[in-house]
Amino acid sequence: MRTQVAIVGAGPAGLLLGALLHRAGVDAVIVERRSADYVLSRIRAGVLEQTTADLLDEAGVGARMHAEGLPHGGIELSFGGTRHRIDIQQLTGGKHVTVYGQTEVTRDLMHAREVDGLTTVYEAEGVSVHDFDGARPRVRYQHGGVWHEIECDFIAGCDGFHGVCRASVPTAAIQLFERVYPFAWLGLLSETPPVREELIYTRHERGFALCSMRSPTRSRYYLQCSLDDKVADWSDDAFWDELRHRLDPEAAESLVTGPSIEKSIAPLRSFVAEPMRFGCLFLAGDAAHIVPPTGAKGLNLAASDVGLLARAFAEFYAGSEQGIATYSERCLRRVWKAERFSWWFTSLMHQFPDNNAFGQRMQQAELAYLVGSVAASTVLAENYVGLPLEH
Ligand code: RFL
Ligand code: PHB
Repeated sequence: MRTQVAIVGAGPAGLLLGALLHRAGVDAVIVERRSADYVLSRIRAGVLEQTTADLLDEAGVGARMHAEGLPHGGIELSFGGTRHRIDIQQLTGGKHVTVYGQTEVTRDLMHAREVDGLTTVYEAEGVSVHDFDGARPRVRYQHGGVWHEIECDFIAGCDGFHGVCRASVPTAAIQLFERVYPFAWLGLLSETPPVREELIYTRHERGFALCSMRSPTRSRYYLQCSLDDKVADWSDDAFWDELRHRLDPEAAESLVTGPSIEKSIAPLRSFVAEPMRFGCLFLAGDAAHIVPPTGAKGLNLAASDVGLLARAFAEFYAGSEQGIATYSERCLRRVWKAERFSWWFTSLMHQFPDNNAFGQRMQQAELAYLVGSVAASTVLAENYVGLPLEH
């Protein structure tokens, strides 16, 4: 098989890249290790920046997001038993985020691919990438017991943190930056109305908690938990009791509980690989960088990477190499700013095992400053809605 761009991974990065390339008249094939149902069963992000929503529109898949997504112009910070609203819309000159699940974004992109008759190979085994430092890069995989090879001009490594693309780069050619946090998030999805109309980020002595949602009837909650915890250790009742403990009294009182639809534990990590281009291989999304989910930036960074990458490939076929030559540095400038924000917000809101009484007071003082100062609130607001895209 021959194509212009071989995309490894059908997560949001790979699927959105495929859709943007299709719109730009560039040929692409996606190779994914898992089944489509498995990809859709992973419950992850919920908050889209305006730049991500714009890219979904550009890709022609924004209709359901506009119809069903929830525009949010603020978030609440809860600490010391009280909630404080950050008016994001007012602080950013009218910007907002959209609450619309990653699962739905993925579903819309998969549907569009099917309608457009584009090739996605699911359940590809033994995927490997070859000769990306030369002029004839190839992707090999096994499907239905038969080995296949895709010849292409470029390989897009959209295969997530544990993917094969970044791992195929010689260690001398890549620099890795990493911080692993000493805790995890336990997430629970339930068919219950959200506790409040907006998201609540809570700092509590027993640990961080987040109240989010997928729709007016479906809620997503997270609790900071131990890295050693297993999902089986947490009954639904134990989860709801702990969440009530960490919320302010009014929110705790109005919390509607119900059986969980999904529960999962995710460790928290900050990670960046530099550069993001190796000859004809380009990394995008979680394959190149990870942020802790506190800032809601992971999916949005994946989208802005592939927005730049799609344009760079389209420019290449129109005769300019400028876009692909500067892809890595343009992405990394934005990535590091999102890394900084996500690290800062995580450090402010979580309990760290080595945080002594002084550290506790620092967190409390910073939160008091944050909600009391327009300057400090604006810093939070403009990062939360997303920094502007460089062109
Ligand atoms: P993905 O989604 O991991 O997709 C990679 C795909 O590649 C496939 N793959 C392979 N395919 C072929 N061959 C191989 N060898 C392969 N190895 C892997 C995988 O099966 C998979 O389908 O990466 P992508 O596309 O870069 O997307 C990144 C986002 O998924 C991620 O950044 C976000 O989910 C992070 N995130 C959030 N981001 C936000 O912007 N806003 C949020 O509110 C938000 N909340 C979250 C989050 C992540 C969370 N977890 C579970 C870590 C909340 C949580 C709890
Ligand atoms: C989510 O709804 O899954 C979600 C929302 C905000 C975050 C992280 C996750 O910061």
